[in-house]
Amino acid sequence: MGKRLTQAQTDAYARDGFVAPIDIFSADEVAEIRAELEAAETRWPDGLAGPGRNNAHYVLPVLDRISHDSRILDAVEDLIGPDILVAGTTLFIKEPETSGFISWHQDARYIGLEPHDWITAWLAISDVNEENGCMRMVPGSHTAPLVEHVDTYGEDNLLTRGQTVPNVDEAASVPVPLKPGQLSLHHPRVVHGSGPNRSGERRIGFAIQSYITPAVDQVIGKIWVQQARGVDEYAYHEHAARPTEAMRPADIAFRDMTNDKLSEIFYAGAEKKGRY
Ligand SMILES: O=C(O)CCC(=O)C(=O)O
Repeated sequence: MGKRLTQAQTDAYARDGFVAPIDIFSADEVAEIRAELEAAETRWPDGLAGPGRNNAHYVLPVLDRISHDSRILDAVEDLIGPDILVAGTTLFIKEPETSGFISWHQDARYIGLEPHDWITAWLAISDVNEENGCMRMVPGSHTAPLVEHVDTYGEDNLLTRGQTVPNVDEAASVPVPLKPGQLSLHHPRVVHGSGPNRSGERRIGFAIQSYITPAVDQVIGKIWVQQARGVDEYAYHEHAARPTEAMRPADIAFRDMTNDKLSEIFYAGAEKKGRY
């Protein structure tokens, strides 16, 4: 038994490359999170759309609080140890009845974080189910090396270059539905993706992508980190401040600068640039 995960959950992560569902926030807490997030989206629609959904934890205290929540960090610590850095976040929102999907991919193929001592924590802020496009994972796929991805630049593909693992046996994948306030944790090499939102409700997910140990370097470009727990004895990355109020111009400028650098990482070696 770890700080948050049971032995069975830790074993599941080692075997399958992901573990879910993990209860984190109560129904009341996640309702407050959603209300704060949606109020911010209403007030700053342009600032929190498209590329503004990357690293929004630098501009919104509600997302900062999630990224540093001790219950999430306890679960992450059970899998990667006590020294933890927040190295980036993404709001993955699918609007009702939209065709956007996320093709089969391995995060480690294009994020540039080496070695793979890191983890993605994905929090459901709405109900997340098969109808509205929950993630699907291929259990055990993290035990194999990285595989080649094809850049499809598909119009509805929400990944930057539509990077896709070809010939995935979809029958071998499993859905990862989550109730609001529940979390999944996945390994950098697990093959995963998600379908479109065919429901009448928003599908709202917030991914801390990723929590890294201080021993993880960025081998393609530059990232910033925040100390979430423990110490950073490697000092590979510059440390960033945490926001104290929503959408301060200086924080927005910082987020946009880090996102420009992130874009260089995502498009390294690509034939062309996609939407963001
Ligand atoms: O939100 C989704 O459907 C996919 C997110 C994803 O691919 C990830 O967090 O690594």
